[in-house]
Amino acid sequence: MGAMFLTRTDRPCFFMCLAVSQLLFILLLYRRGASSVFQGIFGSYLGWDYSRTQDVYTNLSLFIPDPEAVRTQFCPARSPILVGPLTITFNKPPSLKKIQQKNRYVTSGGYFSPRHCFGRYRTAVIIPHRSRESHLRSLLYYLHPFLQRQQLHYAIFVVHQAGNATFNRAKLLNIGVREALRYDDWDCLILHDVDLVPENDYNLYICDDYYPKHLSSAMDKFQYSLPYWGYFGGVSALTPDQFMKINGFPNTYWGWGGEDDDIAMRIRLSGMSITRSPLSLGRYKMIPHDRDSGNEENSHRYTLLRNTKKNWKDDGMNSLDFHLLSREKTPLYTNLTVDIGEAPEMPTEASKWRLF
Ligand code: BGN
Repeated sequence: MGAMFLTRTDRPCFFMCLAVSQLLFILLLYRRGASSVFQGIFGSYLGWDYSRTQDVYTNLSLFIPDPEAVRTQFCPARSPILVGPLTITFNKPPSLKKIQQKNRYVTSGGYFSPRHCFGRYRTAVIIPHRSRESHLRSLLYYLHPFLQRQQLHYAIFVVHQAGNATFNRAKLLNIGVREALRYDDWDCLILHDVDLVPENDYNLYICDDYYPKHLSSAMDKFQYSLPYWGYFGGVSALTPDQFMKINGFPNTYWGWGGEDDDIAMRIRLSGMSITRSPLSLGRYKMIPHDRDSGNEENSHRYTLLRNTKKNWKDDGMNSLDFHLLSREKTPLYTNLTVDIGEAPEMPTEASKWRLF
């Protein structure tokens, strides 16, 4: 063995070839970004071809055969009616009426349970929202059939921030979780941005037993790769236990940015890791839009993030306060309208320096 090895490595050509191939690989990583290279290798290995997509409604009604059928069994662990890559377009947002017509078995409040078998998983989808009605319609149009194909027992909750105060995504998600848990004993909480639509129905909306899961690992706006290691924005899945273990999300991030990094840090601080959908599966299309007014960049996010380690046990589900203005079951979702107050006055970075 040793002799064979010696004779092989003795040849200068062996080292030359090794060096050249390593150099080529490094060049490839450098030019295309590490994640897209791995996606290239493993994505094709998994065989997803995103140039050949299917309508998310294809034959859906065939799989919900008899509304009167008596259920006797659990649905199979792996749904037999998944299709893979989906056709997603955002030309004209469909009307609520049209979405209702296409989703006849969704019941009041945006609930669904498979007709011919007991859904194995109970999933609550929670969507923070303000003034994005057309995005919400596009998302609902794709999300309802997507979840039905996965044969989940599910409901959709939209948490609507009333008033004109700065938007607070993480606090709205905390409220959504608290309220959703009043309705059912959910196995999994999906925290979902309103402008992200999943592109592959094999990206299951169920939780990992051990760790919080990042589902939107490959968004089109980031060229279908992670913008940075540790990114936790967009769409995530936590069991109620995992959510409570990190004391929920922070209530103190008003405006755009940083709250998802805070959540990622909470996960680590509480002794867990992040799991992710592989890049070939965790693909999402973002509905194109301009930055909202009322959701300006949060200039305090750097200071807040520096203090996460100190504050996370006191800022979250155990300090959540809000006024629920209405709780309404609409045909396609449960709408929770909330008054969450407004951002407290905080010294700006510049004025803090003036203090000293
Ligand atoms: C990051 C933001 C995230 C956002 C991603 C993707 C911050 C904190 C800086 C220390 N984080 O830069 O909140 O989801 O970009 O847009 O701004």
